[in-house]
Order: sequence, then structure tokens, then C-alpha cells
Amino acid sequence: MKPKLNQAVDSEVGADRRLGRPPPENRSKIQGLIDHTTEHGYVIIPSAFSSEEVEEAKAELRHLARELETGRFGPAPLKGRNTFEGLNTQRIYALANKSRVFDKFALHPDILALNDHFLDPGYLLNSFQSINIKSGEAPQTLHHDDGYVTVPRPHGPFGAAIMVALDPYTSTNGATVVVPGSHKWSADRIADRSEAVSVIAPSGSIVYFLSTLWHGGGENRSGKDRIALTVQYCQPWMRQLENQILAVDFEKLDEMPPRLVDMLGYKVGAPFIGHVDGNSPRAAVTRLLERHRNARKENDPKL
Ligand SMILES: O=C(O)CCC(=O)C(=O)O
Repeated sequence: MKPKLNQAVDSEVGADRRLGRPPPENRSKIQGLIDHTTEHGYVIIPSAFSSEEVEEAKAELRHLARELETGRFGPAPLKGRNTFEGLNTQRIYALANKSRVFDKFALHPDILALNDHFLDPGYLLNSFQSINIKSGEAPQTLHHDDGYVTVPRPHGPFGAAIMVALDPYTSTNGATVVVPGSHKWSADRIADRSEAVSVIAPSGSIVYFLSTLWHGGGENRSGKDRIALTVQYCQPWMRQLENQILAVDFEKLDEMPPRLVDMLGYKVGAPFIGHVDGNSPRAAVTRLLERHRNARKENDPKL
């Protein structure tokens, strides 16, 4: 609940109007998802994406993985650089910059409605990557995504995340594991692996969980890849894990869904977080691009 002072300031500076969202269309379905998440810290939405959408995403990831081998994406690893990333796991970071195929996965209406409930208006895209846990990978260290936040637990969520299963999630292929109810624990309780349960779900399913929930990637002993997308969202007053303003090329912003551009950090938050000289970061980028274009024209008048 927002402190009363901020309610007054938000209303004075127009943040309420700028960041307000209409209530979701399917209120009773969303309420069910909210209630499950509030109680257990996570909720599964089975088959949220069609098999065509899943196949298109997997084909695009195969294409990106080939490009990764050329080194075009800089130091992004073909395999993790440590056991947390997963020494037998391929992560492709900054998906918002790499293809428009993935946008829909970050903008699923049920997930946005859940975020509207659990996070403050103007929440941000914290991280957007694919995670391919290959056969032979060990289970990931159990953790909660806001473990680096130095506020005593239990506390409200600093973010939320989804995993989208592009391969079916099974008990042996590295499916994400969750520790139900652990979002309510205090800091002195560390999750034990025996308390974790695998999320078993068909491909196209989403598991949504609060940043306070203990979870991790599972052990893969299936002989096959386990490919998933993950989107993390965070409170609008936090620094993002992936610096989305620099991760996504300025020239691509016009091609992106406006809601996703806002989530990168281009919309001024409440009451006026992230403004650039009193204006929006989007306006600042337009100015920079214009200056860049003019400089190129001066160097090459044919442009
Ligand atoms: O890959 C997964 O199932 C979970 C990954 C995860 O929790 C992480 O890398 O923070």
C-alpha cells in the first residue's frame, strides 16, 4: 500500500493518470491466479501459448544460437560461466534487442494483470533471456530472485518472474522447481532441496512466481534439452538486472510494442523517477538519434 504522502504527490504531478491501468477484462480468472500466488508464491497457467507460438520461438532461438557462435553478440556465453548460470546451460540474454518474436511472451495479458496486482504501477522489465538447460546439467542452487535486496524478510515482492516452458516441463528434464509457500519465510530459513517440487506442465505453459519465492532450475537427466524463456519484472524504483536502456538499440524502439518500450524504462515512473531534464527518456533518445543523424549528414551530405 502506497504511503498517503505519495498518493498526494502522485496525484499532484499526474503520475496516477500517466501510469494508471484499466482493470483486467477477466476479473474472476485473474482473481483466482492472484489468490493462488498470494497463498503459494507461484501459479501455473497451462498452455498459455499455442504450439505455433512455441515453435516459432524455438526456431528463432536456434537461429540466435547459431549467431552466438559467430561472436556477434559479444561475450554472451554459449555455456554458463559459473554453476549459477549453469556450466551445461545456454543463456541468451537481452532478448528484447534480438528479435520481435519474443515480445508477446513478455506481454501476456494474465501476467500483466498479475503484475498490476503485485507490483507498483510502472514496473520494469528486469531481465529477458532464454535458458536452455542441457542434459547432464546439475540442479541450480535454490534462491529467490530478490536475494540481493538488503531489506529484512519477510517483505512484499520486489519483482516477479515467469518461466515459459518451450519444451514440456517433466520431472527429469530440468523443469523449474519451486518451494511452495517459501515467499513468506524469514531470512533465517534456507530452502532445502527436499522441499522443492518440479513444475510439471505442457509446452507453452507459464509459471509465474514472486521474487520472494525460493526456486531454481532443475537437474536435467532426460537426454534432451529443456528450453524455456524467462522474463523478470521489477518494481519501478529499482535498478534493473539487465540495463535495458543500453541493451536495446535506440533505433529499434519504434518497432517495439509501446508497452514493452515503457517497461524498458522509457516511461517516467511515479512520482517522476527516471525523468531526463524534466522530460521523458524517450524524448531524450529521439533528440540523441536526431543529433546522430545530423552528424552523419554533415560528414556525408548524400545521406
Ligand atoms: O531455468 C530455470 O528453470 C530457473 C532459472 C533461474 O531461476 C535463474 O537463473 O535465476
